Order: sequence, then C-alpha cells, then structure tokens
Amino acid sequence: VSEWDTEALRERALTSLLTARDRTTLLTSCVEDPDLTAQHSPLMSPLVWDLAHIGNQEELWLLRAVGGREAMRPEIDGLYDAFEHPRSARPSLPLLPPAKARQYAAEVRGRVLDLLAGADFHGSRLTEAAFAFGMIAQHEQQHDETMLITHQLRKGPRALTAPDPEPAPPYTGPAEVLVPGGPFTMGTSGEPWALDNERPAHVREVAPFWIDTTPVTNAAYLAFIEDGGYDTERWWTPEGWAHIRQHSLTAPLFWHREGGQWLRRRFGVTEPVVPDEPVLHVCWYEADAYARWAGRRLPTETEWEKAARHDPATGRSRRYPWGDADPAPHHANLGQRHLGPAPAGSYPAGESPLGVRQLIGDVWEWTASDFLPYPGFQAFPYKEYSEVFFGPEYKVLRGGSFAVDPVACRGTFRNWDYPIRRQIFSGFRTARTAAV
Ligand code: AVJ
Ligand code: FE
Repeated sequence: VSEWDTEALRERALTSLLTARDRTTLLTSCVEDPDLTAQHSPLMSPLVWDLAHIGNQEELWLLRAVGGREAMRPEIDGLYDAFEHPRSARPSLPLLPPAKARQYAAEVRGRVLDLLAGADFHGSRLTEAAFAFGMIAQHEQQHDETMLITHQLRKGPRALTAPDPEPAPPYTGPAEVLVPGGPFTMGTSGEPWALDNERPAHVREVAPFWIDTTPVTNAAYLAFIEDGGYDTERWWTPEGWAHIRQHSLTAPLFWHREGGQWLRRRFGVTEPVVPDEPVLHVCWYEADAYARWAGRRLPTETEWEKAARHDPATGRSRRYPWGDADPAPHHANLGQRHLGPAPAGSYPAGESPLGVRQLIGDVWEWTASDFLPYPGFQAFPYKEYSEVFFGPEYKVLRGGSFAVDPVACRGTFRNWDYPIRRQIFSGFRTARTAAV
C-alpha cells in the first residue's frame, strides 16, 4: 500500500475527491440558504465560508501549485485565507453567497478532474504532486467534520439523519490491558498521504503501561459528576478549575438535567444520555480531571499510538489497530455513517492485538501531550498546516471520531485543539503507569 503506482494513485485520488464532495454537498444542501450564511456559533464559520474555502484551497494547491494555472479569482483569496480572518469575523466579510460559492467550488472541481485525468505527476511544480491530491481530499473531509460541528451547534429542528450504530452485545472483556515496555516506532515515513506532522518515523522507548480497552462511557462519567467531580478542586489543574468556575461548567456540552434525568441534544434531537456510549463533548480539562478522580491519567500521545499500532508478535508498527488494511465499516465507526459514537466495546473486528477497542473512530481521544514536532520534522507543503500550531497551548487528540472520513484517519494521524474546546467530537480513555 505504501507504493501506489500511477493508476492506483489516480483512482484513489478520484474516489477520495468525489467522496468528499458528496459529503460537502449533503452538509450544505440539507438546510436553506439563511442557515448557510448565518453564524451559528462564534466558534465556527458560516457554512458558506467553509464551502468556498474548500474550493479555494483546491484551486491553490491543485490548479495553481500542481497544474501551474493562473488564479481564477485572485480577489477572493484573502476572504478565504483562514489566517487573515478569525472565524468570529467571517460573517461580516463580503463572502460569495451560497449559489456563487457552490458554482465556484464546482468550477474548480471540473478543472481538477481534467488535470487529474491528464497528469503524469512528473512535470509538476510541487515536489510531490501526488501527495497534493490526497492532502486536498483530506482537507475537504476535515472541513466536512467542521461543518458537522456547526450543524450540531445550530439551533432548530433536525436537518440531518443517519441510522443508529448497530446495537452491540454488552462488552464483557477486561477493562484495561498491559502494553509491554520497550521500543516502538512512532510516526511514518512511508504512508503516502500522511501529513507533515505525522512524519518521520522514529523510535521511542516506552515504559510499560495499562490502558482502557474502551473509551470512557457516559455511565462512568456520570459517576464522576454524581461524586461531586465538578465541585472538587483537587481533581482539576489550576487552569481547568479556573475555567470551569468561570463558565459554570457542570457536565459535558449539550447535556442538561430535567426531572432528575440527564438529557443531551444531538443534531436537533433531545434524548436521554445513553449509559454505555462513549462520553462526547468534553474538554481536555474535564478528561484530565475525570482521570485523576479515577486514580488514573490520560495516556501520552506516544502511549496511545503504541496501543494502536504496536504488534507484540513482530514488534512492527502497523497502519491501524487491526493491521494494515484500509478501514472498512466492520472495523470502525467513521465517515459520518452514523451521527454519534457506537456503544463502548463495539467493533471487535477493529481491536488491537492486545484487545484495545475503538481506538479508531467513534470519538476523538484527548491525550496528555502538547502538540509538538517529531524529531526531523519538515513543514510541507506550508508552515501554516502544522508548524505554526506547535507548542504548549494545543493538546493532541488521536483516533478520529464518527465524523472523520477514512481518508483522513490513520494510526499516525494527529489532531490538536485548545484544552477548553468541547464543541468538537471529543472523548477520551485513561491509562496508568505499570508497576515495575
Ligand atoms: C487539524 C482539524 C486542527 O480544522 O484547523 C483545515 C485542519 N487545516 N484547514 C483545522 C485544517 C486547514 C485543522 N485541524
Ligand atoms: Fe482549511
């Protein structure tokens, strides 16, 4: 899989671009125009900004950088540059209205398909033209997840539907497993569409540790709430305690209590909190406090990746917990097939050799680690993708949520956000250092 020939690459690029566009179309056609231009939360762009930004990035990196074409509409570049305008300021920009944004993205796509059909990927300006197609398909899918978050924040009746995950038999395996200590190869140098921050592969020594076999459930998190977790300063970091006090946080985002029952709002529907589902919409501070209350801690990013990729039989790092095969529906809850996580313990076919489940899909998992470059990191193709975010203000999330498409999901994939953020599809699992 690491050495695709030109035809395989063309096929994969085409399929990935088409899949992404189908999803973008769904997310931008299930509501009327006023809902596309409105700002549903100051944390998010109007949906119509994401739509034209998707087209603009595709024009920049495929038509201009790979194809050497002239800018189609140079006057709009600034509007859709994420670094020029913070999300909160985007509604007041002279954005393309919905019909024009759709038309622009479609025009770009038409030309990209011509470029892809004819390209030999050699005479291009970008060092690795092939990579650019994968990067752009992943970029669109990442914005599709962003748009799904906007839909979740939107008030009003349900606009999206999807079948519930398959009901799973209650999980009866062990609550945690021991991951042996020793060297582990983290990151990748060979995965063709891995982004700059996942590179290069490098060896790390890892001390033995225990890790939860499933993400932390609503039932477990409720026990923390009911034990006064949000009123007990000692479970929280000083920053976390200040944050939850200042904003009066008492439960995950989108939860409220009514007549002694916990309810949650999800995509316009209010329902009771389901005990065996992974907890969703918690910030890093909440995940960290829960772990301390439970006598445990968040796994480091290295521990998380070792649990997901290390094959104890061979010592090799694999692409996914289940092996090297691309994700299929029986492995993991990915790609917005469902509008929420599956019960903890689902997808036995996706478990790691040591029996850790749901590392991929369902909920993004907060780790203890800051977002930092790997030794030998090189920014590619631009510093603003990852490099400008490195540092202690961002925490790493791993594994991907139900809203992540398989093209943007790998055992090496790294996401990052501020520790206060919880509108994202975030949950966590816990770990503890093994006694030696
Ligand atoms: C990797 C999800 C943090 O949404 O800010 C989208 C992905 N980068 N456009 C983000 C991204 C440029 C990025 N995250
Ligand atoms: Fe973007």
